Amino acid sequence: MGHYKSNLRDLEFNLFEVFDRQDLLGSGPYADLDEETVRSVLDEVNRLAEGPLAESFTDADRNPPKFDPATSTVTMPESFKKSYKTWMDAEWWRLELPEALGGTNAPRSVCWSVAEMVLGSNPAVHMFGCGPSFAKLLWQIGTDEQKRFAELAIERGWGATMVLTEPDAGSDVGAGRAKAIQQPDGTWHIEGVKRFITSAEHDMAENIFHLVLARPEGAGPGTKGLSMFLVPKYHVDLETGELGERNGAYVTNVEKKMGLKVSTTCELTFGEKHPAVGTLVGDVHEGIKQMFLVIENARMMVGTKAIATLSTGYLNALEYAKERVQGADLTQMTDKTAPRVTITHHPDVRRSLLTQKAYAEGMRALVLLTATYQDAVQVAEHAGERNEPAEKINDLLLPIVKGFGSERAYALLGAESLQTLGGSGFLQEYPIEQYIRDSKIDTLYEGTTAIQGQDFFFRKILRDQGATLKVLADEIKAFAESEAGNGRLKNERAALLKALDDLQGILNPMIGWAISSMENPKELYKIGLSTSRLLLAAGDVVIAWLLLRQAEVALTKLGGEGLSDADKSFYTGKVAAAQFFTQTVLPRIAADRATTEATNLDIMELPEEAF
Ligand code: ST9
Ligand code: FAD
Repeated sequence: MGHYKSNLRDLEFNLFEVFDRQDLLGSGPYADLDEETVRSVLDEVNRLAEGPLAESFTDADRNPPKFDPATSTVTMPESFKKSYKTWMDAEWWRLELPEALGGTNAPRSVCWSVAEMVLGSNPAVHMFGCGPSFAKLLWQIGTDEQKRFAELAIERGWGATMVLTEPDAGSDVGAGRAKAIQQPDGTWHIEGVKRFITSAEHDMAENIFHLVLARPEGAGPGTKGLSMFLVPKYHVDLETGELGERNGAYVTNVEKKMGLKVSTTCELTFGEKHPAVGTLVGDVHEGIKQMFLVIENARMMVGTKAIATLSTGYLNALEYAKERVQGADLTQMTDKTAPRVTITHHPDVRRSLLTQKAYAEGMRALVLLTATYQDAVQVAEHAGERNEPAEKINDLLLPIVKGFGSERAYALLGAESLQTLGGSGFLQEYPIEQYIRDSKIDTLYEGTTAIQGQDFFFRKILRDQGATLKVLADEIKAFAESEAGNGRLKNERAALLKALDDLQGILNPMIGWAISSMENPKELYKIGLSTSRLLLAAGDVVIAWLLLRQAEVALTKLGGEGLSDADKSFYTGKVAAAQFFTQTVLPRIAADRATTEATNLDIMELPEEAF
């Protein structure tokens, strides 16, 4: 058995018992899919994820890719190449693609369920394997030639990258200095150095195409002055698909990192040896808007990766805890001859395990809830319409999936999953130390948590005048005030209602400061001191609601007939996790509210020397 422990039962529970995805199948964009087919796809991906994909996870960490500066090439570890090839050959990545590109066009909720298993098993396999998704985007927004390029990219398995970051332009993408100089033939020469570019070099595909943000000569400052260019590693004959000459974008360094070592993180230098020729994507100067189409997916991917890692971390911890015998039952602590018990008997271990379970399963539900809005967007698009409310809720939830998901997952992997194994958790014999190293990046890339918190408040709430948040909050309130679960969830629904009120209590002063900042700009500092707290509190409230929705379904099932023992345990665990979460996590939001209400500017007035 490999390191990866999936939770297929919980994925299917979300898809078919909580979010009723079967109702969408068989019609509209999903006319060719039914529940049985989806279950068999998930089953097969699960088999791959627990087996051949997971197989290289450890080896590729201990024997990371080798960079040769003389040739600007990277040699990937053989074990990883094998896992990658297995994934690409299986072609499940076609689920995401439209039929016109040889895809299945499956619901996003199904795609993200598949992605969870790959990301939990071997995240870099999924990341290196994103070429077809990038090609789909290029096909959607590109010129006719770029559409043809995209088709070839899928056919021939090319890799892809998103290229924003520079040494002086990380969170502040608009500070980017890479230049684009238009040529008489309409192409562009890109010049400059980008850093930290994921998958920019490897030896697993014949070509790699870069979607690059650069500033055309004479364009304005900031993100709005950036345009997006398609810059392939090798030029391509669009008629035959044959590769032409090497283009002038070369990897000039590969970083040595704390974790996720097999994912190459590259310095990419344009136009130093010879011109790096690119074409303007879609022939329009809308670089940042176009790049956000990629970023939105990538943020969802990062949140899903973090949550998938917490889930396997928890299940590894659980397995260990069931076997590890240590100490006597607490009620017999004074009896030195009392029998020793497995650590699952100790209250503190139970607290830890249920905390991990509630977060892992609550955040999985958060990912899939978000995906259901993406399904709704897709269904509307298929009917030639737009579902703007669903687009907006998806936008609102994305910083929670990414920012909250990655923060909570990383914190819990260290504080709870590894801790459950005691000293053994610190050893490389178990996967959790690698999970922690590999998942730290999730709070950093695709916009740090600070950036997610600001995005959540300024863009997704304030700019929207709270309208979309209100839709979500009303839904949570209606559930809390309903008879869901009858008496069995009464106290929990009351706790949810109180937490929702406390969340509003965090938000209200922030809105007040936003208004008063028009007179006194320093009030904005108070918002900046509160955005991460708001994001995390919102995440806790949303997953409490989702856990209670799950508990409601579970209670109904438990009241029915003919459940297997496994199902009984599963549903009992659902109810317990929801009750535990509302009892132990939600009360903390009242403290967050008090902290927010008491925000002052002392910290901003503190001289730097005093830090
Ligand atoms: C990175 C990659 O870190 C790491 C992993 C790579 C893995 C490989 C591949 C995985 C891909 C997986 C999926 C593939 C799918 C492909 C596609 C399939 C279909 N939402 O607020 P303003 C836009 S990469 C939407 O003034 P500033 C919007 O156009 C590096 N759009 O910002 C807006 O204009 P308007 C990641 C948004 O002050 C314009 O930006 N780096 C959003 O100029 C300007 O907005 C980062 O993520 C949004 N939420 O710039 C950078 N926000 O307002 C983090 C902005 O008119 N930094 N726009 O609509 C930030 O996000 C900054 O806040 C900033 C600030 C750069 C936006
Ligand atoms: P900085 O922006 O310098 O931030 C430093 C600290 O300051 C952070 O804590 C941050 O939250 C805080 N901070 C910065 N600005 C603000 C602000 N305005 N308000 C509050 N706090 C702020 N980029 C790509 O383009 N493509 C990739 O494929 C890619 N892959 C990556 C892979 C790895 C392994 C890594 C490490 C990075 C990758 N990146 C990639 C870059 C990544 O997106 C950036 O590292 C990230 O956006 C943060 O930028 P930075 O590292 O420059 O940190």
